[in-house]
Amino acid sequence: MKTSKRFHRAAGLTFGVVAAKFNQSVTGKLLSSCLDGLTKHGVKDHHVEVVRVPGAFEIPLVAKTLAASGRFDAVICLGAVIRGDTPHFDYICAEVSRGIGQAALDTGVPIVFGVLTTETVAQAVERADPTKFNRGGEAAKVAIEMVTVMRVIKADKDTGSKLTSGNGLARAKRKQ
Ligand code: INI
Repeated sequence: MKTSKRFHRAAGLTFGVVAAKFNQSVTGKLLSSCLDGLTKHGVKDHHVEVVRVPGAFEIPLVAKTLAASGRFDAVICLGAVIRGDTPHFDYICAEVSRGIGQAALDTGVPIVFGVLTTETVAQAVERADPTKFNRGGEAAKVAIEMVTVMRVIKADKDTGSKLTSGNGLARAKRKQ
């Protein structure tokens, strides 16, 4: 499998973005940095569809529906779950992570987990800040990279021949 370093060229790719409204001061920043990241890498406005959902718990169903529609090369999920005084946090985190992972496996479409799970509001704000952790921008980059990875694997599979020119043990070991 030869992977191209030019995965940043995303012109022509289509993306669904599912963003929770809960903790809007954080998720709004995640969303704007994600959209900026897509634009920066050449994605056209009309190739992106954003769907807002009430909270992180609602993300998996919408992500799976978008992925299964066949209209998107990848789906990006954005949300912020912040620990409170009850076990609610644990239930939501477990469901949203399991649901997003399952949706990707069920549909074969890359679905990015851009959901913050933090102990405090300050941690979430820092992670959403485009000048700090910039998790929204990072989610955009991961989505673009995953589309390329899946395309390369599928192209190799479509050629139908046995592996004759892999990237080799020596190169793989050097990258470790
Ligand atoms: N949803 C979030 O996205 N983040 C949270 O921190 C959160 N907390 O803490 O309650 C949250 N709750 C709402 C939940 O995602 C659902 O929208 C709700 O339970 C209705 O299904």
